Amino acid sequence: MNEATLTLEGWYALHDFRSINWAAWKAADDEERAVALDELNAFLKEWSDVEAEKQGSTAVYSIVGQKADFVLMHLRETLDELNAIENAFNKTTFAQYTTKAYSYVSVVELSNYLASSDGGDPMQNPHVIARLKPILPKASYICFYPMNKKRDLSDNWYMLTMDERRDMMRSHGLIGRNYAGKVKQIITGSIGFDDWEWGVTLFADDALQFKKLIYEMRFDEVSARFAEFGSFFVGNLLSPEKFEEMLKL
Ligand code: 76R
Repeated sequence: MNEATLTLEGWYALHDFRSINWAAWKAADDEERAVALDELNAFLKEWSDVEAEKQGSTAVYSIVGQKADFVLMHLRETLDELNAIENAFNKTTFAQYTTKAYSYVSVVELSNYLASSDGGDPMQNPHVIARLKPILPKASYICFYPMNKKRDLSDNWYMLTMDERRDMMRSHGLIGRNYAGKVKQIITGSIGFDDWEWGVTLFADDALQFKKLIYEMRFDEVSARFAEFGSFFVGNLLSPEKFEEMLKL
């Protein structure tokens, strides 16, 4: 029996992880570096203007560890816009000094496990719209990872009834709610778009809260039995000034 959960989708998401080719950056002359920085700043400005007009949102973070040096997380109305941003960025002088580390394509998703159906069209509800088309918080830290729900013989999420899944999601939501005000989560669905089923993007002003929240969830049935995780990326907010400082030799 098909008991697929109804989902609502909002803005499309591109997490674009890059590394900096420091050898090439150091070998460039001052003029070339200045051009690269100007172009980078022009893009950062353009993306913040798009955000001010509520046509999308962009978050820029440096990444700690060797998986990448920074991430550009873009939310836009269409996949076409994400593609255009990616291509425009790739054409910049600055992008020539970066290499592609990882990327993730998904769409902001809300599922109806816990939705109170008041009969109204959720797409007319401003609270729902604000969650589907969120302005990304400028929190001090970001944490991103992709994940699946298991399809093993004994632990197959997709063979459970809606009621069984709803009970588990209720418990999941209750744990999450304890972190209200400390961690902001954006769940993006990626079935059909990328290699995992969801992207989880968390924002916090205290990075330790990522560990505490994810650890607590591991003991909860839905994560303990069904969750499989990809690589974790964690990083620090990059204002345009900090970005420039990071690139200073
Ligand atoms: O949308 C809602 O807030 C309602 C409750 C809720 C749903 C439906 C919710 C709450 N989540 C939902 C769906 Mn979640 N979430 C994760 C992870 O690390 C892990 O073990 C799992 C990664 C975290 C850290 C997290 C945090 N959530 C989902 C789904 C889709 C499931 C599906 O459709 O089958 C995934 C993959 C997922 C994973 N979740 C919350 C949080 C937090 C902090 C909350 C509370 C939000 C709040 O009440 O403000």
